[in-house]
Amino acid sequence: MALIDEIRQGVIEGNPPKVIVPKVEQALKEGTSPNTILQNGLIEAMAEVGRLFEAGEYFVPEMLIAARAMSSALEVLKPLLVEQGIEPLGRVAIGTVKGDLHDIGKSLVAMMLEGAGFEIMNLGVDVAPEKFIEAVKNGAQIVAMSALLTTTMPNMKVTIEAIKAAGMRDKVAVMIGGAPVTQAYANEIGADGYAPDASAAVRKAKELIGV
Ligand code: B1M
Repeated sequence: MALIDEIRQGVIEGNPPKVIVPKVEQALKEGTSPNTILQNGLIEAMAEVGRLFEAGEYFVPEMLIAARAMSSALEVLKPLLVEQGIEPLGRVAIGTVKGDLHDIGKSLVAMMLEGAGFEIMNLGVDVAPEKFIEAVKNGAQIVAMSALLTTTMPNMKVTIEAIKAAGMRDKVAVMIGGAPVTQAYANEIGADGYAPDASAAVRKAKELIGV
């Protein structure tokens, strides 16, 4: 199997960093470009992981393990991609809303978006509206909010209102998700998009910025 195929397969299977990183380093040594490794190795692999998840063949643990493999490979490529000026698909500021400390789903969404080629501004958990606004000022094209508690969901609306009040609503697309969140709620609070899981979040983010 060619090394690039081994990398793609390694991410799909969730190889640990000590296995996947040397393969990426070897491919670079052999002259494969960082962008080829990114596109044909990592991004294709994460697209397949998303497909397997949607087909019910992969579950959250498999997705997390694949995302860890992807992240460790990406760490090797990042400085080289920056040097070569490879443009990301778009910039996403992602965080769990104020009052909410649930991190796992949000991080999974962030990793899948990164795997799809987006630049991620990961704002963490318990993110106040002002932090999202600051991220928009710093170039975020999508604000992606996660909430796991029915009591913190209203902070999605509060954040959208704060973005509006700051005069920035037309500069940014807003997408939301998390276990208690629905499309109906997204419509109700004026979000531009909703996704039920990490794989759908990638599709929605691409749709929102027109890729
Ligand atoms: Co909490 N918790 N928790 N908890 N917790 C839930 C959410 C709960 C449903 C458990 C229950 O009672 N059955 C319940 C909420 C009830 C409700 O509001 N209706 C609950 C509660 C009540 C609480 C506390 C209040 C408990 C307490 O202290 N009394 C407390 C609140 C703390 C706070 O946030 N202020 C609390 C605390 C915690 C822990 C800290 C112990 C821990 C979090 C650890 C961490 O994240 N580092 C925790 C956990 C682990 C859970 C459960 C068990 C699992 C959540 C999880 O990680 N799921 C959860 C029960 C459950 O969901 N079954 C529960 C896996 C993750 C991959 O899925 O996050 O849904 P999820 O993300 C999915 C999708 O939702 C979607 O994609 C992801 C991947 O497919 N998605 C998006 C998520 N964000 C998205 C954003 C998008 C698009 C898609 O676009 C932007």
